[in-house]
Amino acid sequence: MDSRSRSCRESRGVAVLLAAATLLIVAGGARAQHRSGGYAFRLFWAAPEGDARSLVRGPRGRLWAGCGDGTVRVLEDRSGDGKADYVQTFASRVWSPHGISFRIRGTALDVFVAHTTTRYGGASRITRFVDTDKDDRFDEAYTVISHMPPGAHQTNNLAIDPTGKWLWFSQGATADKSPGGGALVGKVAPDARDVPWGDPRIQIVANGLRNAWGLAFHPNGALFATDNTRDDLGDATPPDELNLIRAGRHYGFPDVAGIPPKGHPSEPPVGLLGVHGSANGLAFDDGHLMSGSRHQVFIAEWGSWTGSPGLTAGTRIVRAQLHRDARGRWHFEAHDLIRNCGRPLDVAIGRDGALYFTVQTSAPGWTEGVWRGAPASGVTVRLEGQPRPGCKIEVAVRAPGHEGSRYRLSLRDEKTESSVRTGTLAGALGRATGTIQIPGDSVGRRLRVVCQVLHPETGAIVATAPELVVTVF
Ligand SMILES: [Ca+2]
Ligand SMILES: [Ca+2]
Ligand SMILES: [Ca+2]
Repeated sequence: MDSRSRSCRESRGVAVLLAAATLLIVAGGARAQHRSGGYAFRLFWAAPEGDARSLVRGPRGRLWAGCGDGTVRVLEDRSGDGKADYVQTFASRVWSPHGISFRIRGTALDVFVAHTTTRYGGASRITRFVDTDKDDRFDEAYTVISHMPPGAHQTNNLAIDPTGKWLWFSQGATADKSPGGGALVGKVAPDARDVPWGDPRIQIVANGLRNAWGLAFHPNGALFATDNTRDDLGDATPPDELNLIRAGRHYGFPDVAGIPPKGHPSEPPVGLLGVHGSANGLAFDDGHLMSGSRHQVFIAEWGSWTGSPGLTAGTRIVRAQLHRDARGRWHFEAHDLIRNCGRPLDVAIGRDGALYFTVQTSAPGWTEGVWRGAPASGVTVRLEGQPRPGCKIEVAVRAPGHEGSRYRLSLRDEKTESSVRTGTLAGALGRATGTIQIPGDSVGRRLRVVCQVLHPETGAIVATAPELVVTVF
């Protein structure tokens, strides 16, 4: 997202696989609920003053939100009703907190925050806040990097790497059409203090990223970043990007966005997103999500800011497959999980297995704050393993409240249904494990994993899990 706000339009590079018709239900005239893709979305926490921006699952599985009123807050649902009832302000006067990352250090918790130094912008800074007494309020604060370049974009997401040795950050371009002093991904030692911008203790890892707002480690240790690409090239181009960050590479900005022309030395993206969609926060399914697979990534598209009537993409949460094939190449295929959901900026997967996202700017039925999405029927499927042609994949089914009922599992494409399996849901949570067979001729085909719960006597379908779309590579 640009500091000013931003824009987008429909992507030709994004395959819309699910008809994500969104249904707005107003229950009792009060609590808005939206349904899309087999999910029900409800407000988890309404940001009381201003918007909600960054969102991340922290230690002990709780959600941390960086908000437009300059606060970093801890959000928790202790009663289990899907709404936050514990809200603690961890730090305030932390303007535009677009990046939050954590390190547990003995009994202390380090919370790294990337933020601007004034309410209305200015230079960015990375601060390490320390909570020494576990009361969710910081007790000490140390500047890690100061005087990060101000301009069209700011310092964005932060990520501590799996080794804990480096704190990675993304710094947006300081000018809209040229890097200025930014457009990069860098790293610094987490214990560094008062490092001024330009100091050799800051290592610049990759360049040519206009505004890599989302930055996150894949569960396999690889670092990925979204990039929201150039404006003012018309409504049809360029697409936004998901990039695998590799040391020493240049990712194209300002000369190239999307797939580089043949022979161009810049690094191509692993995935294309909505044209002017403002691809921002991302979250990998690391196994915590209730229904899904470890080969999924969720991305928030904030949408276009220019107001051009030709720009209609974005303002959606994208659910994408991200697979690495046997030759080490990454494949990416995206579809809408939900559209027209205000201005979503960041996504996170909660410890309860629900998908959470921030809405920075409201829209009809969408309050600014944090929203929670969970399978509408309560029935879930999780794929274990990567779908490859000819292989068998284990599917874990959970159908609380349907114990003793039958389930029916199958693979479908537009015309055919295969690998039909049935069984009985056992135990208090209605658990079962089924196996589906991926057809040998399925490379490039989009398949849907469909799981239905059947009435024990009539055989009628009484509940359906969110469909899982897989494309076999
Ligand atoms: Ca609650
Ligand atoms: Ca404290
Ligand atoms: Ca690029």
